[in-house]
Amino acid sequence: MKRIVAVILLTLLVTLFMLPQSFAIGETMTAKRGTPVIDGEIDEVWKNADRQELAYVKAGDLKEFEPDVEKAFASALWDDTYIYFLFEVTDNDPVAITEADPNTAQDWKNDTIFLYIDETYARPEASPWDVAGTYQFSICVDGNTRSPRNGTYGKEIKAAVKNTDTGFIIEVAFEPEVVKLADGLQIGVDYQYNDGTEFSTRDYCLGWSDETDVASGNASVWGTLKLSAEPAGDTEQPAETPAAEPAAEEPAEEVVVSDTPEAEAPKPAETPAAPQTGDMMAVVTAVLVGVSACGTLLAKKRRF
Ligand SMILES: [Ca+2]
Ligand SMILES: [Ca+2]
Ligand SMILES: [Ca+2]
Repeated sequence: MKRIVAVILLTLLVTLFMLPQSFAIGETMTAKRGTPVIDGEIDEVWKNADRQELAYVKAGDLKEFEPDVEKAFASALWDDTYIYFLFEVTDNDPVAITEADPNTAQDWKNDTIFLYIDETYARPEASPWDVAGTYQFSICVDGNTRSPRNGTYGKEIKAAVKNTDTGFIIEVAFEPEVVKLADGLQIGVDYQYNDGTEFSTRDYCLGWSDETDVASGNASVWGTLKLSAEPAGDTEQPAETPAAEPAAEEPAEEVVVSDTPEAEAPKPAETPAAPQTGDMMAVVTAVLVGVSACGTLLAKKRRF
Protein backbone atom coordinates (compact mmCIF):
# COMPACT_ATOMS: atom_id res chain seq x y z
CA MET A 1 0.00 0.00 0.00
CA LYS A 2 2.67 2.50 1.06
CA ARG A 3 4.64 1.60 -1.99
CA ILE A 4 1.70 2.38 -4.27
CA VAL A 5 1.14 5.76 -2.64
CA ALA A 6 4.84 6.47 -3.01
CA VAL A 7 4.69 5.60 -6.71
CA ILE A 8 1.72 7.91 -7.23
CA LEU A 9 3.42 10.77 -5.40
CA LEU A 10 6.63 10.27 -7.33
CA THR A 11 4.73 10.31 -10.62
CA LEU A 12 3.00 13.56 -9.66
CA LEU A 13 6.28 15.12 -8.62
CA VAL A 14 7.92 14.20 -11.91
CA THR A 15 4.92 15.66 -13.76
CA LEU A 16 5.07 18.91 -11.82
CA PHE A 17 8.75 19.14 -12.57
CA MET A 18 8.10 18.79 -16.29
CA LEU A 19 5.13 21.15 -16.55
CA PRO A 20 6.91 24.52 -16.55
CA GLN A 21 8.80 23.57 -19.70
CA SER A 22 5.64 22.48 -21.43
CA PHE A 23 3.58 25.59 -20.81
CA ALA A 24 3.77 28.47 -23.21
CA ILE A 25 2.45 31.73 -21.86
CA GLY A 26 0.24 33.93 -24.00
CA GLU A 27 -1.53 33.50 -27.28
CA THR A 28 -0.48 31.11 -30.01
CA MET A 29 -1.14 31.15 -33.75
CA THR A 30 0.01 29.27 -36.83
CA ALA A 31 1.39 30.63 -40.07
CA LYS A 32 0.63 28.50 -43.12
CA ARG A 33 2.73 28.71 -46.25
CA GLY A 34 1.70 31.34 -48.75
CA THR A 35 3.05 34.35 -50.63
CA PRO A 36 0.80 37.41 -50.81
CA VAL A 37 1.56 40.57 -52.74
CA ILE A 38 2.37 43.50 -50.45
CA ASP A 39 -0.05 46.06 -51.85
CA GLY A 40 -2.72 46.60 -49.19
CA GLU A 41 -5.17 44.28 -50.95
CA ILE A 42 -6.31 41.07 -49.29
CA ASP A 43 -5.02 38.27 -51.55
CA GLU A 44 -6.89 34.98 -51.93
CA VAL A 45 -4.16 33.24 -49.97
CA TRP A 46 -4.97 35.33 -46.88
CA LYS A 47 -8.43 33.81 -46.72
CA ASN A 48 -7.04 30.53 -45.41
CA ALA A 49 -4.62 32.12 -42.97
CA ASP A 50 -4.94 31.93 -39.19
CA ARG A 51 -6.73 35.20 -38.30
CA GLN A 52 -6.55 36.47 -34.75
CA GLU A 53 -8.37 39.33 -33.08
CA LEU A 54 -6.46 41.86 -30.99
CA ALA A 55 -9.00 41.41 -28.25
CA TYR A 56 -7.39 43.05 -25.23
CA VAL A 57 -8.17 46.71 -24.60
CA LYS A 58 -4.94 47.23 -22.75
CA ALA A 59 -4.74 51.02 -22.63
CA GLY A 60 -6.21 54.20 -24.09
CA ASP A 61 -8.24 57.19 -23.00
CA LEU A 62 -11.53 55.35 -23.57
CA LYS A 63 -10.27 52.11 -22.11
CA GLU A 64 -13.16 51.93 -19.70
CA PHE A 65 -15.74 51.68 -22.46
CA GLU A 66 -16.48 48.68 -24.58
CA PRO A 67 -15.11 49.36 -28.06
CA ASP A 68 -17.90 48.49 -30.44
CA VAL A 69 -16.47 50.15 -33.52
CA GLU A 70 -12.77 49.62 -33.16
CA LYS A 71 -11.55 46.19 -34.10
CA ALA A 72 -8.24 44.86 -35.31
CA PHE A 73 -7.29 41.46 -36.68
CA ALA A 74 -3.89 40.01 -37.52
CA SER A 75 -3.08 37.12 -39.87
CA ALA A 76 0.27 35.56 -40.76
CA LEU A 77 1.79 33.52 -43.61
CA TRP A 78 5.34 32.58 -44.55
CA ASP A 79 7.53 31.37 -47.39
CA ASP A 80 11.26 30.67 -47.66
CA THR A 81 12.19 34.35 -47.36
CA TYR A 82 9.51 36.26 -45.49
CA ILE A 83 6.93 36.12 -42.77
CA TYR A 84 3.90 38.09 -43.92
CA PHE A 85 1.43 39.88 -41.71
CA LEU A 86 -1.99 41.25 -42.57
CA PHE A 87 -3.74 43.72 -40.27
CA GLU A 88 -7.40 44.53 -40.81
CA VAL A 89 -8.57 47.48 -38.77
CA THR A 90 -12.02 49.01 -38.42
CA ASP A 91 -11.80 52.55 -37.13
CA ASN A 92 -14.18 55.51 -37.21
CA ASP A 93 -11.39 58.10 -37.32
CA PRO A 94 -8.20 56.98 -39.11
CA VAL A 95 -5.72 59.79 -38.58
CA ALA A 96 -2.09 60.66 -38.66
CA ILE A 97 -1.77 63.92 -36.80
CA THR A 98 1.09 65.29 -38.84
CA GLU A 99 0.71 63.48 -42.09
CA ALA A 100 3.72 63.07 -44.35
CA ASP A 101 5.99 63.49 -41.35
CA PRO A 102 8.08 60.33 -41.18
CA ASN A 103 7.80 60.46 -37.41
CA THR A 104 4.12 59.63 -37.53
CA ALA A 105 5.01 55.98 -37.25
CA GLN A 106 6.94 56.75 -34.11
CA ASP A 107 3.98 58.25 -32.35
CA TRP A 108 1.49 55.98 -30.63
CA LYS A 109 -1.07 58.81 -30.76
CA ASN A 110 -1.48 58.22 -34.48
CA ASP A 111 -3.35 55.28 -35.94
CA THR A 112 -0.51 52.81 -35.92
CA ILE A 113 0.12 49.10 -35.81
CA PHE A 114 3.02 47.99 -33.65
CA LEU A 115 4.51 44.65 -34.67
CA TYR A 116 6.74 42.90 -32.12
CA ILE A 117 9.09 40.14 -33.26
CA ASP A 118 11.39 37.89 -31.28
CA GLU A 119 13.13 35.74 -33.90
CA THR A 120 14.96 33.42 -31.54
CA TYR A 121 12.05 33.02 -29.14
CA ALA A 122 14.29 34.30 -26.36
CA ARG A 123 11.32 35.94 -24.59
CA PRO A 124 13.42 38.39 -22.58
CA GLU A 125 11.51 39.74 -19.60
CA ALA A 126 13.49 42.99 -19.58
CA SER A 127 15.41 45.12 -22.08
CA PRO A 128 14.17 43.13 -25.06
CA TRP A 129 15.86 45.48 -27.56
CA ASP A 130 19.27 44.38 -26.35
CA VAL A 131 18.62 40.87 -27.61
CA ALA A 132 19.58 40.18 -31.23
CA GLY A 133 16.59 39.37 -33.37
CA THR A 134 14.11 41.20 -31.14
CA TYR A 135 12.38 44.26 -32.56
CA GLN A 136 9.36 46.49 -32.58
CA PHE A 137 8.17 47.86 -35.93
CA SER A 138 5.50 50.44 -36.45
CA ILE A 139 3.36 51.19 -39.46
CA CYS A 140 1.22 54.31 -39.55
CA VAL A 141 -2.06 54.65 -41.43
CA ASP A 142 -0.36 57.32 -43.58
CA GLY A 143 2.11 54.72 -44.88
CA ASN A 144 5.13 55.78 -42.85
CA THR A 145 6.99 52.97 -41.15
CA ARG A 146 9.62 52.62 -38.47
CA SER A 147 11.81 49.71 -39.38
CA PRO A 148 12.48 49.17 -36.60
CA ARG A 149 10.95 51.44 -33.98
CA ASN A 150 13.02 49.59 -31.38
CA GLY A 151 15.82 47.05 -31.61
CA THR A 152 18.55 46.67 -34.19
CA TYR A 153 17.48 45.50 -37.63
CA GLY A 154 19.72 45.82 -40.66
CA LYS A 155 17.04 45.13 -43.26
CA GLU A 156 13.81 46.96 -44.05
CA ILE A 157 10.33 45.60 -43.67
CA LYS A 158 8.06 46.04 -46.67
CA ALA A 159 4.68 47.51 -45.86
CA ALA A 160 1.63 48.70 -47.74
CA VAL A 161 -1.39 50.54 -46.33
CA LYS A 162 -4.78 50.94 -47.89
CA ASN A 163 -7.75 52.86 -46.55
CA THR A 164 -11.14 51.16 -46.70
CA ASP A 165 -14.69 52.37 -46.07
CA THR A 166 -14.50 51.13 -42.51
CA GLY A 167 -10.86 51.64 -41.58
CA PHE A 168 -7.66 50.42 -43.16
CA ILE A 169 -5.57 47.43 -44.18
CA ILE A 170 -1.86 46.94 -43.64
CA GLU A 171 0.30 44.24 -45.21
CA VAL A 172 3.85 43.62 -44.06
CA ALA A 173 6.69 41.39 -45.26
CA PHE A 174 9.34 40.76 -42.63
CA GLU A 175 12.64 39.08 -43.50
CA PRO A 176 14.38 37.55 -40.47
CA GLU A 177 17.97 38.40 -39.78
CA VAL A 178 18.96 35.71 -37.34
CA VAL A 179 16.92 32.57 -37.92
CA LYS A 180 16.21 30.59 -41.05
CA LEU A 181 12.54 30.06 -41.73
CA ALA A 182 11.49 26.42 -41.66
CA ASP A 183 8.52 24.22 -40.92
CA GLY A 184 8.09 23.89 -37.16
CA LEU A 185 10.00 27.04 -36.26
CA GLN A 186 8.39 29.15 -33.59
CA ILE A 187 9.08 32.80 -32.93
CA GLY A 188 7.72 35.36 -30.49
CA VAL A 189 5.26 37.91 -31.92
CA ASP A 190 2.77 40.41 -30.66
CA TYR A 191 0.51 42.98 -32.30
CA GLN A 192 -0.77 46.29 -31.03
CA TYR A 193 -3.19 48.75 -32.55
CA ASN A 194 -3.10 52.36 -31.36
CA ASP A 195 -6.34 54.14 -32.18
CA GLY A 196 -5.30 57.77 -32.60
CA THR A 197 -7.70 60.68 -32.89
CA GLU A 198 -7.47 64.11 -34.45
CA PHE A 199 -7.23 65.53 -30.95
CA SER A 200 -3.91 63.81 -30.47
CA THR A 201 -5.21 61.33 -27.98
CA ARG A 202 -5.40 57.57 -28.12
CA ASP A 203 -8.93 56.26 -27.68
CA TYR A 204 -7.96 52.62 -27.56
CA CYS A 205 -4.88 50.50 -27.52
CA LEU A 206 -5.66 46.94 -28.50
CA GLY A 207 -3.33 44.02 -27.94
CA TRP A 208 -3.19 40.40 -29.01
CA SER A 209 -1.12 38.56 -26.40
CA ASP A 210 -0.05 41.37 -24.08
CA GLU A 211 -3.00 42.17 -21.83
CA THR A 212 -1.58 45.01 -19.75
CA ASP A 213 0.44 47.24 -22.09
CA VAL A 214 3.87 46.05 -21.07
CA ALA A 215 4.86 44.57 -24.45
CA SER A 216 7.42 47.26 -25.22
CA GLY A 217 9.51 46.32 -22.21
CA ASN A 218 8.80 42.63 -21.69
CA ALA A 219 8.92 40.12 -24.53
CA SER A 220 7.81 37.25 -22.33
CA VAL A 221 4.20 38.39 -22.66
CA TRP A 222 4.31 38.25 -26.45
CA GLY A 223 2.55 35.39 -28.17
CA THR A 224 3.89 32.53 -30.24
CA LEU A 225 3.82 32.16 -34.01
CA LYS A 226 4.44 28.64 -35.30
CA LEU A 227 5.38 28.05 -38.92
CA SER A 228 3.53 25.19 -40.56
CA ALA A 229 4.24 23.46 -43.89
CA GLU A 230 0.53 23.41 -44.65
CA PRO A 231 -0.15 25.52 -47.75
CA ALA A 232 -2.68 28.33 -47.33
CA GLY A 233 -3.82 27.83 -50.89
CA ASP A 234 -3.01 28.46 -54.52
CA THR A 235 0.31 29.48 -55.98
CA GLU A 236 3.66 28.21 -54.91
CA GLN A 237 2.89 24.48 -54.67
CA PRO A 238 1.83 22.79 -57.91
CA ALA A 239 0.31 20.15 -55.65
CA GLU A 240 -2.89 19.98 -57.68
CA THR A 241 -1.23 18.66 -60.83
CA PRO A 242 -1.85 14.91 -61.01
CA ALA A 243 1.65 13.49 -61.10
CA ALA A 244 0.48 10.88 -63.64
CA GLU A 245 0.31 13.43 -66.45
CA PRO A 246 3.21 13.08 -68.87
CA ALA A 247 3.91 16.79 -68.38
CA ALA A 248 5.32 16.99 -71.87
CA GLU A 249 6.23 20.64 -71.58
CA GLU A 250 9.74 20.60 -70.25
CA PRO A 251 11.78 17.45 -69.95
CA ALA A 252 14.32 19.89 -68.60
CA GLU A 253 16.48 19.71 -65.50
CA GLU A 254 14.25 17.81 -63.15
CA VAL A 255 15.54 14.26 -63.77
CA VAL A 256 19.21 15.11 -63.79
CA VAL A 257 19.51 15.17 -60.03
CA SER A 258 20.56 11.76 -58.77
CA ASP A 259 23.46 10.95 -61.13
CA THR A 260 25.94 13.43 -59.75
CA PRO A 261 27.52 11.87 -56.68
CA GLU A 262 28.49 15.23 -55.17
CA ALA A 263 25.03 16.69 -55.33
CA GLU A 264 23.83 14.09 -52.88
CA ALA A 265 21.30 15.59 -50.58
CA PRO A 266 20.22 19.13 -51.16
CA LYS A 267 17.51 18.78 -48.54
CA PRO A 268 17.92 21.44 -45.92
CA ALA A 269 15.44 23.02 -43.63
CA GLU A 270 12.68 20.47 -43.15
CA THR A 271 13.83 19.46 -39.66
CA PRO A 272 11.13 20.31 -37.15
CA ALA A 273 13.14 22.93 -35.30
CA ALA A 274 13.37 22.93 -31.55
CA PRO A 275 11.44 20.95 -28.99
CA GLN A 276 7.98 22.41 -29.02
CA THR A 277 5.28 22.77 -26.43
CA GLY A 278 2.27 20.54 -26.51
CA ASP A 279 3.95 17.59 -24.80
CA MET A 280 1.75 18.39 -21.85
CA MET A 281 -1.14 16.25 -23.06
CA ALA A 282 1.20 13.27 -23.39
CA VAL A 283 2.54 13.86 -19.89
CA VAL A 284 -0.90 14.22 -18.38
CA THR A 285 -2.10 11.12 -20.20
CA ALA A 286 0.90 9.20 -18.91
CA VAL A 287 0.12 10.31 -15.38
CA LEU A 288 -3.52 9.33 -15.70
CA VAL A 289 -2.56 5.92 -17.05
CA GLY A 290 -0.07 5.54 -14.21
CA VAL A 291 -2.58 6.55 -11.57
CA SER A 292 -5.30 4.29 -12.92
CA ALA A 293 -2.81 1.40 -13.10
CA CYS A 294 -1.93 2.01 -9.48
CA GLY A 295 -5.63 2.14 -8.62
CA THR A 296 -6.24 -1.19 -10.28
CA LEU A 297 -3.28 -2.68 -8.47
CA LEU A 298 -4.59 -1.33 -5.21
CA ALA A 299 -8.05 -2.75 -5.86
CA LYS A 300 -6.59 -6.13 -6.70
CA LYS A 301 -4.50 -6.13 -3.55
CA ARG A 302 -7.53 -5.32 -1.46
CA ARG A 303 -9.43 -8.23 -2.88
CA PHE A 304 -6.80 -10.63 -1.54
CA1 LIG B 1 -1.95 41.90 -50.98
CA1 LIG C 1 -11.32 55.47 -33.37
CA1 LIG D 1 -8.29 56.35 -35.09
